[in-house]
Order: sequence, then structure tokens, then C-alpha cells
Amino acid sequence: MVQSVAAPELDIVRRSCPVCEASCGLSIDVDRNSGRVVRIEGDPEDPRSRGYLCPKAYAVKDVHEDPERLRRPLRKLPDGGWEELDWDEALDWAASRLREIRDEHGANAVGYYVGNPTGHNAGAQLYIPPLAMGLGTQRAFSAATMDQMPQNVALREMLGDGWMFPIPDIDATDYFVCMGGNPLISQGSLMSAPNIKRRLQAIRERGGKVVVIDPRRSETAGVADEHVFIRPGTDAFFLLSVVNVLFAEDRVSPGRVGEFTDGVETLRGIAADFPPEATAAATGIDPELTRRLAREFSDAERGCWYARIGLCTQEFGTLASWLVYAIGVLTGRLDERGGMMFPLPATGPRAPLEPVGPMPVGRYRTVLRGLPEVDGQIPCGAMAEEIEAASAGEKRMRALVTLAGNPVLSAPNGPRLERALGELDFMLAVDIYVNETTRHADLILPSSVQLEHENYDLLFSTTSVRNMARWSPQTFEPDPGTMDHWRILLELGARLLDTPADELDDQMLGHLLAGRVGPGTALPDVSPEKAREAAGDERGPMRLVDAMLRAGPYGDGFEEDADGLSLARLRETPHALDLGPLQPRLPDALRTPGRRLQLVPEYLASDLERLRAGLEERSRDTRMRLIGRRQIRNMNSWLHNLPVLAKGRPRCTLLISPDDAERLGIPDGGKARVRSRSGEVVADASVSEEMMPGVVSLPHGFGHARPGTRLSVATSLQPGVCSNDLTDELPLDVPSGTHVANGIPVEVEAV
Ligand SMILES: Nc1nc2c(c(=O)[nH]1)N[C@H]1C(S)=C(S)[C@@H](COP(=O)(O)OP(=O)(O)OC[C@H]3O[C@@H](n4cnc5c(=O)[nH]c(N)nc54)[C@H](O)[C@@H]3O)O[C@H]1N2
Ligand SMILES: Nc1nc2c(c(=O)[nH]1)N[C@H]1C(S)=C(S)[C@@H](COP(=O)(O)OP(=O)(O)OC[C@H]3O[C@@H](n4cnc5c(=O)[nH]c(N)nc54)[C@H](O)[C@@H]3O)O[C@H]1N2
Ligand code: SF4
Ligand SMILES: [Mo]
Repeated sequence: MVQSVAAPELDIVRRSCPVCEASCGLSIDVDRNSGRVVRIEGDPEDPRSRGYLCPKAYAVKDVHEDPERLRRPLRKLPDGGWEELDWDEALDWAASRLREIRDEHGANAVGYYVGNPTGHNAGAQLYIPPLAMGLGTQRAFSAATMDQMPQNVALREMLGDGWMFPIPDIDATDYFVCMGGNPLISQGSLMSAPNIKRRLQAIRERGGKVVVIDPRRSETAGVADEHVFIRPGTDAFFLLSVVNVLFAEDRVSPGRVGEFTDGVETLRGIAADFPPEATAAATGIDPELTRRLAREFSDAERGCWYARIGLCTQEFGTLASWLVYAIGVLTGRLDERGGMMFPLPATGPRAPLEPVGPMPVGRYRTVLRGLPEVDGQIPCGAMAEEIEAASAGEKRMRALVTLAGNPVLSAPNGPRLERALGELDFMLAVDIYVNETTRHADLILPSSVQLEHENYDLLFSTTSVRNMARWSPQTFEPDPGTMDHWRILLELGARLLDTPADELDDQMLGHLLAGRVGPGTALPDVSPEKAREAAGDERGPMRLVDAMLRAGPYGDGFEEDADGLSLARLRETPHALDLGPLQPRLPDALRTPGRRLQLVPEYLASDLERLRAGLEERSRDTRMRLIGRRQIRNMNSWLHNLPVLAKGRPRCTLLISPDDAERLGIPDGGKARVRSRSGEVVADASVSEEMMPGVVSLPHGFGHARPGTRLSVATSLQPGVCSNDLTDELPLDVPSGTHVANGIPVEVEAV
């Protein structure tokens, strides 16, 4: 028998990598005939990444081709098995269950959780509002409370805009301090910059200095000039001492930014209590070293003091994040070349937005602990207690919608959450796998994956070290059994709001345009009607992106023949469009009353009492502390089912210092039991000089050995244990409601 084989039809697709924030330019060889990726390379012509990529770039191919990825909606059967159903039935059923629960028990009986891949998909991000409006609930959770929420809160209070992140102007700096981030592995976070290693090396080549302050001698420390160990969770003390030195040695010079900053003298008073000698016992950092670092940083021509997740998900995350920004202000490095600067995204407003009122806090409180919502977020680790009848009684959350999230592995105390999910009347997951979380759902709606839809780097153009705009084409037709994530959200919203989906979509466009064109806006002469007509009939997120681009600071202002940006123009640009280096944006971009930078906002200062109380406790503290880590071939919990990324030795190891290993009798490769208030795990120990004595490190995102999933590769090659079985859901960074995933008190013993 002769089989006819269709000749390959090769093509090259250029798009940005949707896996991490760096958003490298990829050049993908595809065979259109078989619908498969043949090869992926870094795009040498991409002005941002210039050919750079990391091993995770292959995930875009492997996720697309993973036989276990879901390609039809699945409904749970009474016996725990699954049946496939078609989309209309699935959407109707989901909406009717949610409505029933809402109608009977009120809107807050339903909650939702937004996961990380949302940030990598413009449609998933832009279409949360229709679903959120449809649900009308105040019970909104997301990965933010295991991530950047302390930074959001600090910035909202200081600048009036919690999403205006200061980003290192890394290519122009002379002194780079990295605290609680490991950009060599994470590839940069709130610092979208492909090939960080090269950029850090360039600082050193031009005579500058890179300093890493971390309880682990991380991979980033490996390319730095200096590494300083710090006891986990004590960064706020150390930073207050740095501020103390800056004042004591007359090194405070805010420069231009000082002209519109309030609170410098208040901060002097606060820091007066924290000379380096007062904090050394807690931090483990020699007072003279603290002084030297403060001096070097203030003496440097241009400096970035950068901090990330290790400073957020810790006991004093908001204060630590705030102090990092404050050091930037005091040394005149915020909003200045070579310091921490603010991108001007192409989809952002064309003219400064109006000042806003105070940050909302406490419009909703959790039932058992009375935890306040902070700027619309409730701590994700409170999901379990909000669901449990024993904790929340009649006011319990009875339905949950997860959107591209895996909180059983990524949120604190996963085992408690797993048990609680069993108490729900209805759970809906919009996801692409049956994993540790979604297996508890009654219905899973599979979205299309990145190669199957267009994308625009919406979030990461707000975190990029140079201004940029990037559109990515659809590579393959979506699998007919899947639906674009945005459409799922829109269709659910439409059903919950009793509004036709197209009408809801038009309302979204109308709402967006209302703030950007017409009288009183930055485009007073463009009527909403004209803009709406220019936006065309193409539905979905790209129409919204087009409207934002055209109304934005580089946009064509809806004039067809103007030079400015539009989606049409970007669609003709095969690589990322470089829009130049970051430029000063303050004070215009401030949204505080009177556009004044608040160096010591009251809401943040109110947490100083807790910090003061913590100092004494921390100075005497001898408990072992657990911190997390990331690895180059992981992305949180969800890339372990791809053979290329899962192969090799088990990676979920507990790093422990030689001192501790010897003291506890744990040999390299031996088993160690780690116990916290919330749980315990047994992991393979790896004795490592990288670790500060008294600190152990376990990566997160593992723990795939649970039953009922469809992740055969992850389960067999990299099951690991879940570090969040150990993350206690009770302690919080209070002002932001963020969990403490770094610096968890633990007991470690040989098994
Ligand atoms: N201990 C500890 N815990 C942590 C952290 C830590 O450092 N230490 N980090 C925290 C941080 S920073 C984050 S961001 C969170 C992440 O927390 P989550 O977002 O809850 O977890 P992920 O592991 O990113 O899970 C992503 C989910 O999205 C699904 N998915 C992937 N791609 C798509 C898609 O295209 N469409 C749809 N619909 N679904 C998709 C995956 O199957 C998976 O279920 O974890 C947090 N948890
Ligand atoms: N390969 C890979 N890349 C990723 C991800 C991934 O899972 N894998 N996840 C992505 C996501 S969602 C995010 S949010 C980013 C996060 O990006 P990063 O913030 O760079 O994340 P980590 O690599 O976890 O680095 C945290 C560092 O903080 C240190 N640390 C822990 N506790 C403390 C402390 O108390 N004080 C100080 N000073 N340091 C501490 C840890 O040792 C570690 O080196 O990475 C993104 N990129
Ligand atoms: S660094 Fe991030 S964006 Fe670049 S190839 Fe790797 S995963 Fe993709
Ligand atoms: Mo994250």
C-alpha cells in the first residue's frame, strides 16, 4: 500500500515568545500542511532580543502539540470521570449554574481567581471585565497576592497609580542592586529585558557594579561583583538602615523629583531609629557593609535599586517595596536616566490621567478573619476558608471560576484548598489541562493556545526597559474544539448579563473610547463615532488594542493618513517596534492629589509599628527559614508536562547549607523532612554552598503526584513536592494582603 504524503509547506512566522516577561522575538519555521512547528530560533533581527532565547521558547510548540492538552469542553460525571460536550451546551450550562447560585445566595456567593498566563494574553486580560461584571462579585482573587501586590500598593500610595512600575534603565546604569530577584533565571520580572546576563555584564564592562542581596548565592549573584547574604524577610530593616545612612551622612539629594515630593523629613525621622547597628542582628549584615553599600550607591553616577518577588512575598513586603522606591527618590534615581524609570506604553493614555482618590480598602471583608479587600484583591490563600462551611457558614463561597490558574499548587496551603474545593456547589475552570486544580472543576472550558491566536504584548510593554510595541500573528488555525480565551469570557459575561455578546463587545469599545476621544480628552476633535467607525467591525481584543494604539501617545489619532501607530501598521512590522529609551515622566504622570509624590503615605507608615515589633523578634530568631526559587525550565506549575522541559534529574530539591546539613545529619542526596505550621513534605536534599546557613530553598510549582490529573509526563518525570503545602495561609504582609512565601519558619530533619 502506498500512502500519499502531502509535501510540507514551509513558512516562517515571527512573533514574541509568550512564556515569560522578556517576550523575546522568535522566528518559527512552520509546516502549514501538517500544522506543526518545525523549528524555533531566536529572531536575530528583533531589536529587543537580537536572537536570544531560552529553553522555554520550545514550550510554544510543545504546548500546542501536547496530546494531553484539552481540545473539547469537559464535564465531570457523577463517577468522577469526564464527558465531552459541545460549546453551546457548555457555556449555557456554566452560565445557568452560576446564575442559579447568584440568584439564590447573592453575587458574593460566587468567586473567581485569575492566574498568571492571563498577563501573557491580551484577550484574556482585556475581557475579564465582561465576566467580572456578569458575576458582580466582590470575591476576586488572583496570583497577585502571591506576587507583586505589595509593589502595586506601595506605588498606588506613592504615585497614585499602582500599575506604574519603575523599571530599571538597565542599559544606562552604573550601579545595579538586585534584591529578591534572580533575573538570570526568571529572565527579569517588572524588567522586561531579553538576555539579562549580557546586560548585567555590560554594566561591569563599562566600569559599573552589580550587587546581589539574597539569602541564596543565586545564578545572578554568580555574574555580579558582590553578593551579600541577608536573613529572609528582614529586608525592610536593612533598607531602613540604608535610608538612615543616607540621611546621617548627608547623602540625600532628590534633585528634580524633590521639587514635587512630600515627606522627606518624615522619612528622616522614621529612619533615625534604624542605624545599621540596630538591624544587623536581624538581617545578618555587618553594619559597615550596610554603610559601604549606601555610600557606593549614592556616589555612583547612575544607579538602579531593584527588587522583586523575594521582597514582595515576605512578612514586610509592602514596606520593603516602598523603601526600595524611597531610596530611589532620596538619591535622585527615580525617573532619571540610568535609574528606575517609567515606560510610556503605546496603548496607554496620550495625556496624563486625572488624579485619583484614596486606594479602596475593606469594601469587602472575608468572613472568618475579616481580612479586607485591598484595591479589589482578597488574599488568594483565603479562598479555602471562604469556601468551607465550617469557616464561613451561610456566607460561604459556593461557586468558583478559575481563569488560567493553578492555585492548588501556586497558592498557600494547597491541601486545605483542595479539600475546600470539594465543598463547592459548582466550579468552572477556563484552562488547557486537567491539573491539580482543574480536576476539581465540574466543567473545564479549554481555550485556544498562543500559536492559535494573535497577541499584543499589552502588559509587558508597561514593564519593558525600552519603550516598545509588539504584535504577534496567529500561527495556526485554532483546534475547532477550543475557543479563544477572550471569547469564552465574553460569552459567559453575555449570558450572565442577558446581553448579546456582540453588543457587549461594542459596549467595551465604546467604554474604552469614551475616555480617550471627544471633548475633554486628549483627542478633543475626534468624535467617538468617527473613532468607532475607524475601529471597524473586527471583533475581539485586537480591535480594542487598535483603538488604544491609535488614541495612544504614539498613535495616529484615528487619522488614516497620519504617521502614527495603529494595529494595521504594527501588523506590517515583523519584529518588535522599538520606541526608544525610557524618558522622564514625572510629575505629569503622577495621579496623587496635586500631582505630588508621597514619600511617606500614611497607609504604609501605619505598618511601621508591626515592623518595629518584628525587629526585636527577628533579632533573636534562630528558626530555620524556607525560601523559594525558580528554575530555567519551569514556568510556575505548568510546563512540567512537556518532555523537553521535564527531562533530566528531579529538580525539586531542597537546597541546604553544608553547616545545617552536617548539624542535622542530612547527607547530599539524602531525604529531608520539612515541616511548617501548615504542612510537611519530604524532599531530596542537595547540600549547597549557595545557601545562607539557617535557610533552605525549595522551588515552587511541583507536587504533580496527586491523583486525577491528566499530566502523565509531569507526574512521571518531575512530580516533586509542593512547596506551598508548607506556605502558611495565615501570616500576611498586612497592607497588601500578600502571602509570605519567603522566610517561612520551618523545622528540617533527616528522614
Ligand atoms: N511558594 C511560591 N508560590 C508561588 C510563587 C513563588 O515564588 N513561591 N510565585 C507566585 C507567582 S509570582 C505566581 S505568578 C503564581 C502563579 O500562579 P497561577 O497562575 O495560579 O499558576 P500557574 O502555575 O502559572 O498556572 C497557570 C495555569 O494556567 C493554565 N494555562 C496555561 N496556558 C494557558 C492558556 O493559554 N489559556 C488558559 N486558559 N490556561 C492556560 C495552566 O494549565 C495552569 O493551570 O504562583 C505563585 N506561587
Ligand atoms: N524560569 C522561570 N522564569 C520565570 C518564572 C518561573 O517560574 N520560571 N516565573 C515568572 C513569574 S510569574 C515571576 S513573578 C517572576 C519572578 O521573578 P524573580 O523575582 O526574579 O523570581 P525568583 O527567581 O523567584 O527570585 C527571587 C529571589 O529572591 C530571593 N529571596 C527569597 N527570599 C528573600 C528575602 O527575604 N530577601 C531577599 N533579599 N531575597 C530573597 C530568592 O533566593 C531568589 O533568588 O519570574 C517569572 N519568570
Ligand atoms: S526568556 Fe522568556 S520570552 Fe525569552 S525565550 Fe525564554 S521563555 Fe521565552
Ligand atoms: Mo508571578
